[in-house]
Amino acid sequence: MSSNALSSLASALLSGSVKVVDLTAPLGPDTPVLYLPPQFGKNTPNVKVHTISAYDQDGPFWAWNWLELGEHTGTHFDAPCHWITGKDQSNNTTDTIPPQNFVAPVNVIDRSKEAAADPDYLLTVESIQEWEAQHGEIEPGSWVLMRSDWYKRNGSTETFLNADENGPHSPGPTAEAIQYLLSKGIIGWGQETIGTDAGSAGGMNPPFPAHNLMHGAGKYGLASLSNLDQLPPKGAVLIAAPLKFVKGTGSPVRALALITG
Ligand code: 23J
Ligand code: MN
Repeated sequence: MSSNALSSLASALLSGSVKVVDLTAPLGPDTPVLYLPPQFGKNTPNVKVHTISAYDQDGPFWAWNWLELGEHTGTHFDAPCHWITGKDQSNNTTDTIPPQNFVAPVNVIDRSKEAAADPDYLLTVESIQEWEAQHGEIEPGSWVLMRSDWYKRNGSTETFLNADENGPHSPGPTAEAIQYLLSKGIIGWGQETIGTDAGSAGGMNPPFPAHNLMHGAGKYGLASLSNLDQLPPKGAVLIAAPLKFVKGTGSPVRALALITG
């Protein structure tokens, strides 16, 4: 049975009836990084690429670089140990999470119209239940991602963070929405903005509820996702594996989805 499923998948990949969608933003010195105001603490520096050699006297036949790179930079995975609420969870670091958790079904809630009309848009429990009535229940062990088309802004830090004197304005979930998704047994929550929380999340109760509640429950996050407009509401398979950083709190990922063409 299972060998049958895999051989079907293998032929579907070769014939193109199953396609691979890249959910990843370009990663480099221009990648937007989160800015938290000083009262919250320190920030991640921009990505830096240091040349070791470029077919020159430092390595005549080869080119290679070393990277200065934050764990939470670009399209990335949040491990439970990232938040204080998840610090005592088992297998809560990038090197100890069971690999089975890196491949899972995915639900995509399209709130791109709402986010275009209101950059502070918050996904509510009622809105998720409406989506479920339309597309089917959110199943245990699946990912839930919110499509906002916010990824179209990630070419510039200014448009991506979208901050003014009152702070950043970007969409995200309410604390109650995250609690509801946890009650459904999801494996993780992700979105297209710089982090898994809304721009206004520092003032919520609890602050940064997607981080606080998801990681407190031993679950995962995905941030700065791209191309969610290419995914169906249900039926795709998400592949997102962090680097096996020892005691890592998160990691850039190459996030991929399998869809049927
Ligand atoms: C630390 C504090 C607040 C936030 C974040 C990190 C992230 O978004 C992140 O990348 O985990 S909102
Ligand atoms: Mn993060």
